[in-house]
Amino acid sequence: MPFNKDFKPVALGDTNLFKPITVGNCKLKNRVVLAPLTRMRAEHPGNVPNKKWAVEYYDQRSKTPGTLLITEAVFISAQAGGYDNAPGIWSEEQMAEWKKIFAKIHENGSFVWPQLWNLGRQAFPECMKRDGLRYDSASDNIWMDDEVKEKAKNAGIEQHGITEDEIKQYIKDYVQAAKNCIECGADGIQIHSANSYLLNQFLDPVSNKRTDKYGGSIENRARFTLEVVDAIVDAIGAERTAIRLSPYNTFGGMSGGYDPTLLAQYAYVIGELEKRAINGKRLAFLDIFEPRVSNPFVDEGVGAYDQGTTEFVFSIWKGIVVRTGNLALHPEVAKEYLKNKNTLLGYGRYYISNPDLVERLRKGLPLSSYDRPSFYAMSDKGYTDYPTYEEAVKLGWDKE
Ligand code: FMN
Repeated sequence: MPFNKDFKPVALGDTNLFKPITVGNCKLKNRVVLAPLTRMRAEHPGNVPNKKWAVEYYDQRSKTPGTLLITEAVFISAQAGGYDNAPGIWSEEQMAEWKKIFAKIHENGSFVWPQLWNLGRQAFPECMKRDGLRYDSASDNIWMDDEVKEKAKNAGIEQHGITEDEIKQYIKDYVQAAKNCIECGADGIQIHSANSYLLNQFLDPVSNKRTDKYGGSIENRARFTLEVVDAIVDAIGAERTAIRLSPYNTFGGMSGGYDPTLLAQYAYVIGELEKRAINGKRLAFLDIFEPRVSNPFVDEGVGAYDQGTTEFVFSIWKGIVVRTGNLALHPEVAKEYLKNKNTLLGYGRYYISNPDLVERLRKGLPLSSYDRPSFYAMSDKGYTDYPTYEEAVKLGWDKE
């Protein structure tokens, strides 16, 4: 793909983006973060990271020493899954591949934090039925949309609001997955409580209609997420634990800015995390999905929610924050965010198409455009074949 011609690059080498910072136990040399990016190249059956290409993909994106990489989302257990080509970290076969990926990232002097995933009602109902698994959510049959309802009906499976025992089992699965990550050599883990997956389905009243201690109030809807945080912190330490939240997300039927009470939910969760921090258990970082992107599956700028900001986070949380959302094409916004000394910046789509993104940001080099159809294609095309800037120039892309 040629360079993005509409974009005027700006060198960020002399900004805080290239000042070192310690995150958990990781001494970063820059503040660029590879945002979590599901790429659907894992092998089925078994949800095993791709044995041919995954090491190379992460190798290419960790070449600048001292960079923080969050992996694609990783299923904590088979029951938490529901996509055939996303990876897990519960089996020995999966762990063997992750060990190779993490070792390669470390060989490059960079750091890796897997993102722990539980799909809930975002799972494909037909996969859950085929594999004899439950089709879980916070509540029974509160559908994301009519299409999914139809699919579940055709597959012959009901959406199931999980019981308290099933919540307890999932917490054990999160803990085991976090331990497995550390055993494989990861520097920490990120809990995925964003983008309408199971933990987010508990946080949002649109999907959480429970009447037990996990629903009905802000405190109750936050309980599952906070129990997962506490259990993982007990198992691997707060300095190895991070969390992703998306207060304005509408993807997957979540309320986003349309529910005026929702920020109170997030302010509560972040307040509870700050309380734990004051008591000696500060998470390594919060990863906040900015309202600049309400859905990464449309083009940059489309669907941005401009009626709210994430400034409230900084009034509550005094630790490190990763901010993500349409920053590659907006160095002016990046510079504004970087004025805060505890801020790192996450990059998604343009890190797919620019494996050497860190160097391009440092020097203000042009960015290669991405090929959206191959985001989720089972191919090495659009995965490991994006050139570095120097390679692209050799290919004549600067003249196209
Ligand atoms: N966000 C997650 O939290 N977990 C994921 O696994 C994940 N997968 C993604 C896969 C693709 C192909 C894309 C485009 C986005 C994904 N996201 C995921 C969201 C990104 O992490 C990021 O927040 C979003 O793309 C906005 O950043 P950007 O504007 O720099 O792309």
